[in-house]
Amino acid sequence: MAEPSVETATGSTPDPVLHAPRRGSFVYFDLDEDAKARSLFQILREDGTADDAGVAGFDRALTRRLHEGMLTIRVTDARMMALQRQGRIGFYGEALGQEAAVVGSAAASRPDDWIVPALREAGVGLFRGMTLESYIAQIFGNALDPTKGRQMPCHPIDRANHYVVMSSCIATQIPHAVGVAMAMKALGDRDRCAFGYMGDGATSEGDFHVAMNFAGVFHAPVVLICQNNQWAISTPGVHQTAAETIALKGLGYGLESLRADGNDVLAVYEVCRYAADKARRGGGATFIELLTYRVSAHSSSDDPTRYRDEAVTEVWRRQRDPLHRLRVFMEARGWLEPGEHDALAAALEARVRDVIATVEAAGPPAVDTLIEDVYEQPTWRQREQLAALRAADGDPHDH
Ligand SMILES: Cc1ncc(C[n+]2csc(CCOP(=O)(O)OP(=O)(O)O)c2C)c(N)n1
Ligand SMILES: [Mg+2]
Repeated sequence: MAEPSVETATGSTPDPVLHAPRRGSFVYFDLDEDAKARSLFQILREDGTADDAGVAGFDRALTRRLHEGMLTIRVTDARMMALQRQGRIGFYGEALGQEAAVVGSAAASRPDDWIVPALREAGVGLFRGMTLESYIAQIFGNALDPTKGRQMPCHPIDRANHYVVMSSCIATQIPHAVGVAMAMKALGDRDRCAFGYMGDGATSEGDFHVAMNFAGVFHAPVVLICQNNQWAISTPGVHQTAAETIALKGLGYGLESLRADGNDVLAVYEVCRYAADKARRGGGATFIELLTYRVSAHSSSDDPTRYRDEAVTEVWRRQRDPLHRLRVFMEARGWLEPGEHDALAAALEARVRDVIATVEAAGPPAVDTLIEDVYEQPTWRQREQLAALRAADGDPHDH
């Protein structure tokens, strides 16, 4: 693997399109703490219309970046699910219907922030510069995989873009994110923060409460984002919590807690910019609930028709699709030409197919890599085990 040093900030110049000073002003942010955590901040209505004052801070360049990020996830996820069904990859979990929450928050992060993702934030990594080649190689887990085939699909990492590998244990990501932020503060880092993600299910775990408490007490520069997609595999939101909203939970820990329409990418971007800018100024942690819906199955191993009313899913799919909403808004303003959405989707799909063709052609990771990265030098015991493995009959990985 690459050098084992402590990662330092790279490419820290904020992107002028994504990080221009905010121009819009919203009464939402002036509400009292309780009202912010109970209401739902929205800029783009379900039909793609918006008030001019609400969208004053958005322009063609910014919305096109958001649109491309969302479309990249949509197209990549669809191809990956097809590969899984064809038996070419082992497992996949989509973010279908959650692309606005993923990309709107990613766009609020800066290159030298740290991202600690949960289950459905690969699109954050891609938005920040993780290459499709790396992402897809990590799904195949073959010789091109920077993690040498050691992770399940959907647990990507991207060191260069400060995108931490997802821990599979639900909610562990939250203390990780808060810890990263506390370390930044202890080291005297200025003008950067950590983004920590979780699902609604994670909010029932002990780690959530511990991390929220630390975030509040230590005034950690962290943005804690809960993608409330209303399902934790087969557990619906009503069985997850008796609280009126998930955002309300943050108030008990002394955290400013916001709640936004997670299918409105502009609202997501705005609340995350607010929280990240605040953290960078030394204003401490913010908890954000993004209300969305898991339109797809939990993963390729799940069949939601067994436990939920898919008529409800259809409403979210047809009437609340975050990508369609943004597209309608942009087309009405001339920020996306007629037919451009489809052309972009086709071009992205061609690119994803090209990457798959290249990546799939690679063989499995070399068997020697099994003993790398454990000690600086492999021990005699490891070398002996490797030799025994090589000697084993019919070892398909010995090449
Ligand atoms: C500690 C722990 N318990 C159970 C699981 C099994 N598990 C994997 S994903 C998941 C549901 C997560 O739901 P949520 O946090 O809402 O995220 P979503 O899948 O909806 O994005 C569960 C229970 C796990 N990975 N870790
Ligand atoms: Mg969930």
